[in-house]
Parts: sequence; C-alpha cells; structure tokens
Amino acid sequence: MRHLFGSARCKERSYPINLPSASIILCFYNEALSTLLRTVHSILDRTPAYLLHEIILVDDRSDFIELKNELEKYIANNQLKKVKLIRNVMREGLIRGRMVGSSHATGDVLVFIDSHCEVNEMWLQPLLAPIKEDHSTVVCPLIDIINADTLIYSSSPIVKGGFNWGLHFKWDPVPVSLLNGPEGATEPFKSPTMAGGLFAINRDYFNKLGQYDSGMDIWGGENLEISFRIWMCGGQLKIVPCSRVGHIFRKWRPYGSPGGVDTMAYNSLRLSHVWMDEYKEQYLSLRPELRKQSYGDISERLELRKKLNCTSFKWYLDNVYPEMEVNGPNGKSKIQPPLFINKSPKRSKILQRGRLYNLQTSKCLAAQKYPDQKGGKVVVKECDWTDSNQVWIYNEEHDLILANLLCLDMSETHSSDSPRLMKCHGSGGSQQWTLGVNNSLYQISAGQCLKVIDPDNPKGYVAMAICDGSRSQQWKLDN
Ligand code: LR7
Ligand code: MN
Repeated sequence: MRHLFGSARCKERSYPINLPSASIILCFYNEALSTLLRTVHSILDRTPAYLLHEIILVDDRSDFIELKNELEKYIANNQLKKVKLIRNVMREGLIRGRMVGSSHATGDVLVFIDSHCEVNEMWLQPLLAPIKEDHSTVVCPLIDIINADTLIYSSSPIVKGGFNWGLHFKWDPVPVSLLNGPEGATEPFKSPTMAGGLFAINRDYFNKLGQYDSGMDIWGGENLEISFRIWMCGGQLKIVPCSRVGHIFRKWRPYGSPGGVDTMAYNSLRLSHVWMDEYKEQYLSLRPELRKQSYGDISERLELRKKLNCTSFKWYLDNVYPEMEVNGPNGKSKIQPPLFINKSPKRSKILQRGRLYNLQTSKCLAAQKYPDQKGGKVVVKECDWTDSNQVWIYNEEHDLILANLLCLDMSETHSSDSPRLMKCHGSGGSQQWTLGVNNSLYQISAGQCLKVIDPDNPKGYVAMAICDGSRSQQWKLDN
C-alpha cells in the first residue's frame, strides 16, 4: 500500500547517490510473527538494495513458539539473505539487546527500529543524508501511527521530543515558523530528545559515544539517556520530517520484567545520577521513595562522561531545551507559588469561563462523582447548562479549574493514568493546558491531548493520547 504523507515538498528533495550503507537492528521480545514480518518486508520492499547492508533480528529470548523454527524456516525458504537472526541466551531487555545487535553489525550506519513498524516510501535516504554530512548527527524519522486494533496506518503531526521531570518522554509542538519556512516542513530540525525506538546513528559514532548504559534493564529511560548524552557530548539530535515510519502504539506493553521490577524507575535513577547534576533533584523530589533505592554501579558511565568531555545538564537545559520549566528544587525563586487558588492572595486572571464541550460526543467534561473530590476522575456527561459543577475556568496560568474548586491534572510520574482533579498547585507542569489548533486540549507536561476513549460508551471515559486532530480530541470552552 502507498502512504502519501508529509509535505509534498519532500518529493522535490534529492539525496546524494553515495550515501553510507545501513545495518538495521530489530530487537524483539514476543512479537507476533506477522507483525515482525510486516516490519521486515516493508524494509526489504522500500529500501534500495545498495543501501541496505543487512537486517539484524535480535530475539530477546521470546517464548512464542512461532518465533522459533517457523521464523528460521521463513527466512531460509524465502531466501532473505540480508536478514540475520541472533538469539539471546538470556532475556536482556531492549537496551542490551540492541547492543548485541550493534556488535554484529558491519554497515556504516546503525538504524534501530521497534519490531512492530512499517517503514514508508523513501524513508532511509533522508535519514542517511544528514549523517553523511556530519557523523555526530543522530536522526529520527517522524513516527506515524499504526492503530493497535485495526493496524491502519495514519500520519502524525510534526512534533519534537521533550520530557517532563518525571523523566517521561513527551511530544512538544514545533514553532509554526519552522513549518512555514521557505523549505516547508522538509528540513531536519533539532529535537531535545528522541522517543527511543526509531533512529539512525553512524556506527563508529555510536561506539565512541558509549553505545548504551549496559546496566539498564528491560525497558525505559535509555531514550532520554542517549538524548542527553548526544547533546551534552558534542553531537546533535534531529528529526527528519521527510522520513516517515509507522509504529504500532499499543495500549499497554504485553510483557513485564523478570521479578516485576520497575525498570523504568531503575534506569531513570541511573541516568539522573550520571547526567543530570543538581537537576536530578527535580526527579527525586517528585519520586521521594526512590531516594533510598539502589541503582547499581554507575562509575563506568561517570568515567565516560569525563572522557568525552561532556557539558553540564544546565548547559543542555539552557541551550537545547530552554522551554523546560524549572520550578521546585532548582527553580530560580525559592518561594513556592501559592498552593490554593482559593486562598491565593493574587488570583490569576481568568481568560475564559464555560463548559468544556466535546465536539464528537456533544457531551461536557465533568467530575465522575464530586467536583470537590481530590484525585477524582473526569468523564464526559450530558451537558447540563444549569449545573455550576460543569463550569470550568481557564486562567492566565493555563489552569483548568472545575466549579472553582480543583484543577485538571495529569500525573507526571504515572503518565498512563487518566487525568484527574487535584488541588491547584499553581506551578504549571502537570496542570498546564492549552486550547490549541484543531480545538485540541493539549497537556504541556504529558505532551498529549485529551480525548474521549469511546464515543458510544455511556460511561464517558477520557484519556490522554497522541494529538491527532480527530473529533474525539476536539473541545470547545463555551458558555
Ligand atoms: O525485554 C524486552 N526485550 C525486547 O527486545 C522488551 C522489549 N523488547 C523489544 C520490543 O519487542 C520492541 O521491539 O524492544 C522494542 C521496544 O519495546 P516496546 O515496543 O514495548 O516499547 P515502546 O514502543 O512502548 O516504547 C518506547 O520507549 C522505549 C523505552 O525503553 C523504547 O525506547 C522503545 O523503542 C520506544 N518506542 C518508540 O520510540 C516508538 C514510538 C513510541 C513513542 C512515543
Ligand atoms: Mn514499540
């Protein structure tokens, strides 16, 4: 199937013929065979043979039976000569798994891709060109959306990578000026972080830069770690809007970690202690229970940081991610902002007041139970124009306050939780919302938009999701 997405101007761009060759690394654990093969075949079909050095499949000790002989036979019977299969003896997790893959690679450039993707037409050349020009440039394609239920491919908006102080990756909007420049949205642009699953990097540079932290387990955190490392140690990270790869965004991860350890927290602790200097306090103050948790030996990574002569995390924040808000432990003012909107001496100016009306369901956002219940969920209900408990205030601080009581809030540490009502803390972040393009209700800290999960479900559940402009994500603040 042809997927024509992105700027039409992308088609007008040309790329040098003598680009570096690519080793593509897919590390997988219990991936459906059909999905894994969709990824492999899209690569074989849509990559010029002379640029495709090899595809390395790293099986991270899956136990799905179809991934054993059947996969091997498939590769042999279809003479997929460029496809190499490596089996991990132990479950290593995706971080060490990718390192195993890269140690077998012999192409000029490494391209890492999740095992449930479909690369689009002309996906590789736009990634290789900036690396050919500058070896220390690391690039990501735009990640399109493959629906986890229907497997339908759809395009995603142009966004860049950020993170919040819970050390969760999030998407940030890119300035409109960048999209409307003379080249349109075709020119690679700088991104403070990467999502993690899809990127290309010169192989020698990957090795010189210290690959990954092999002390990190299973899943999580390695994407911020390598992003910080790239920027702080002399490289740059860019998103290439003319390269598009679809990824299946699953509703939950279909696997756990051995022993049920929260590897995301463990890995984030490691990276915060190696890379974030005094700013690790931002994370630890959100997760005080992690202060006494062990994070293993990080001495090798600290040495690496010295050896590569990397800059400070403050430099990174000031120069690469200036839009990141620093309140709390490392904030400029030690005086905390007022905690209660009701008690605050200086109230923030009200910009708008009214119901939050969802265009798809024609329902209004309200408390599931009581508007004064802290931690209570919000849902969409039949609009009741006489009910003051459905009235939201939107103020200059970008808070959304229901019934003059509590603020709409997104957990920074459990970003998969649904939004809830919390005491207004007045310090932005998890309570900062913008009513933006396409009537979206964008949450700054999560980098996602509020949507109605299922318009036909009378329970009216809402959740955060990648902003896609669909009707379920459209809201109006009306009287
Ligand atoms: O133990 C494991 N062993 C593995 O080989 C666990 C996972 N894996 C494989 C897995 O089969 C998959 O191919 O590793 C790959 C990534 O795992 P996912 O798909 O469960 O991760 P994800 O897509 O939910 O998470 C994102 O963040 C991760 C943090 O560790 C990784 O960086 C993922 O690659 C990354 N995915 C993307 O960036 C795709 C875009 C999503 C967004 C935003
Ligand atoms: Mn994935």
